[in-house]
Amino acid sequence: MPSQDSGKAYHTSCTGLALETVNVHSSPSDITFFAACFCPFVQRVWVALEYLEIGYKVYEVDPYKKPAALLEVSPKGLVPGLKLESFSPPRGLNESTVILEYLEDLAANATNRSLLPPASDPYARALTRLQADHINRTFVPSFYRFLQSQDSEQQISAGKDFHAAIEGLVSNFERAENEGVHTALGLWREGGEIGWTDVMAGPWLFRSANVLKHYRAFSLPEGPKFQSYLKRLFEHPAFKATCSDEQLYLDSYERYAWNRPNTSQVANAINSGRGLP
Ligand SMILES: N[C@@H](CCC(=O)N[C@@H](CS)C(=O)NCC(=O)O)C(=O)O
Repeated sequence: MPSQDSGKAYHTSCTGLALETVNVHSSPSDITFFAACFCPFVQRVWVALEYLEIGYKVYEVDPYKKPAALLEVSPKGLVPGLKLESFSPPRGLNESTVILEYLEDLAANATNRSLLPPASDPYARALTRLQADHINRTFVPSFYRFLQSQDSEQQISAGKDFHAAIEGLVSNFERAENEGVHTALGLWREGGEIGWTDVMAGPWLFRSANVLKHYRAFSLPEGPKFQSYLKRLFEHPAFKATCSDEQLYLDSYERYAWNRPNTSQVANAINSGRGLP
């Protein structure tokens, strides 16, 4: 674990496979996707765009500089945002989970692909939404609390909470498994396809495997079932296509790991005990 803050700045453009994907999606499209390379909320939307095969153009912005074009589509100046160019004048959408629902509805009408269980199975969809609720209210905030915790006592306690949040994710999958609701299992099931829960949690699982490992000596559960799940997730073409090289994440999250003042709206919310923006 590094012993001091080396003062690295966050990156402002993708690297690796994510950069290749940016280059493929650089021509005008009905959807302009406001993105930042390090952002896990952005990655959710990005994986969905890729998997659902919806056309889009990537527009990389620095959300901390809050350019006017971003504020037009996302009032708090947070990424991700979408500019819907098919409306005249164009309209905006923000909030990763709202955008995911929007893309899911678009795909239902256009590409026939879906991340959710079929509408004909309301119980399976409800299980999926329970998983998403756990991810948003417990798993994601506990990731930041762990990464931002500074003294060793705090780190031990926040690390335990984060571990418990991962166990919560696993128990949600196990419940669907025990009840035989296979469509709510996504990649947790061997031979399964990527699903809503994988997209909601994947970006933070990925950052646990690199950022938390590096800054908090954290290891994800070692059990073979969990490890195969991670492998299927990280190797999934739609997920992989949105990942930059590891160094980008390590550099971009150093400010969180040292809890530098005013790192971001998310970091400030964690420090003041408020809900995430
Ligand atoms: N609730 C939002 C959160 C998005 C968010 O926090 N994005 C960060 C980047 S990871 C951001 O734009 N931060 C800019 C800031 O803190 O001012 C969502 O789900 O889309």
